[in-house]
Amino acid sequence: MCLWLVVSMSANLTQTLPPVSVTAQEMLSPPTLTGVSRLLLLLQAREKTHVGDSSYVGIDAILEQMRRKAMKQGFEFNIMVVGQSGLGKSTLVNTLFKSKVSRKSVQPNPEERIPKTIEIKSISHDIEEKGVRMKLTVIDTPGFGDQINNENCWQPIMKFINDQYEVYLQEEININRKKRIPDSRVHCCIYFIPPTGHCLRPLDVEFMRRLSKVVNIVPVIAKADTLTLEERDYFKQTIREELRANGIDVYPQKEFDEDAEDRMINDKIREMIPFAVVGSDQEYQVNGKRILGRKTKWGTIEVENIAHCEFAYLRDLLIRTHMQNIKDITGSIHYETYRVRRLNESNIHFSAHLSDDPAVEPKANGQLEEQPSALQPNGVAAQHEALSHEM
Ligand SMILES: Nc1nc2c(ncn2[C@@H]2O[C@H](COP(=O)(O)OP(=O)(O)OP(=O)(O)O)[C@@H](O)[C@H]2O)c(=O)[nH]1
Ligand SMILES: [Mg+2]
Repeated sequence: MCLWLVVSMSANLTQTLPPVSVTAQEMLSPPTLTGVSRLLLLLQAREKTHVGDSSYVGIDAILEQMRRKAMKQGFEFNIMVVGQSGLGKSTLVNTLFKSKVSRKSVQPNPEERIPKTIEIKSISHDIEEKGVRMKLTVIDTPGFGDQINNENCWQPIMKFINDQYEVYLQEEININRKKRIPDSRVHCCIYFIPPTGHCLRPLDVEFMRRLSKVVNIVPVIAKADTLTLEERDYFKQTIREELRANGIDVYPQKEFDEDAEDRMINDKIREMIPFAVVGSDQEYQVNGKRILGRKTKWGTIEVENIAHCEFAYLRDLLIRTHMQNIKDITGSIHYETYRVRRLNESNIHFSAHLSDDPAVEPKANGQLEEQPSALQPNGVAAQHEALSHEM
């Protein structure tokens, strides 16, 4: 009803007012045109593109409105790398940033060795392509498996992931919350499997089993250049079977396929997982082109060449084809699970607190005198420590 009113009003206005002739520059400069005259110009432009089509309402323009809004806001995407020490996690982070994703934004730096990672470290790059801005953050983690006893070695990683959910939750429940909550939640976790060529180790099974419940996991075979093509194919197949046998649901999870088309595309990806990747931050000249690669006595392995390894497939999945879906699943499944559990825990805690403490009585209007200690709307999480363990 309202929409029809606007449409018919605009038709009347454009009929009664004389045509205005302005340049695109004038349209964009606010001081020369009032809001009303700019609206009129837009309506005139609309009239021109749909001359004679009186049935056109303009619902399709919502896409353009959404595109503009998204372009203004930009995107945030957070990837974490996890795996045993020395499997090439830090190298792959550099590969990602130096490869086509952001080659423009990286300064060529002299050759340097990557030191062993000793703490969880986030590295962010602001990337822009065709006017679309994206803040890509990669969270590098120290490798595990160095200790004699690797029991609970997943705890620091799980804590980091849960901490980010907690930060987001506290922002959400704040009374004066930000218009747009900064998103530091881990959207995707790349899990590095050692290239043994045999089967998954119990530690990898346990790690992925736990992680898959709180975050999207994309497993990769690290240092795939150390396997022959036959070994690689056999290993990939064995890993897929073992993941299935152990009930480890990696990304893209079958249960979240939205329709038949989705299922078809995702089935292809599921057949390729785990991606056999090779990482490098060194550039070489091959056939007159500069490429990222690993130079050996027998030739150069090009990391972005799909005939050599599957790094490009991994990058395309993360950035080009599934980024929004990965973020959606993080928000609607993983974060939601965390949020529901936290709020339930706070309710239980609150009820127990009420029954223990006669001083905390419900007011006559049904409101409570005190806020539960776990989730106070000022963003203080008193119980955070106790809750940020594994799920
Ligand atoms: N052959 C081969 N070597 C690689 C590859 N990626 C990295 N390396 C080498 O493996 C060594 C360890 O690489 P890092 O990137 O430091 O490994 P990491 O997983 O970050 O290790 P931590 O920080 O200890 O957890 C370095 O000498 C790299 O040059 C690869 O794809 N193939
Ligand atoms: Mg490292």
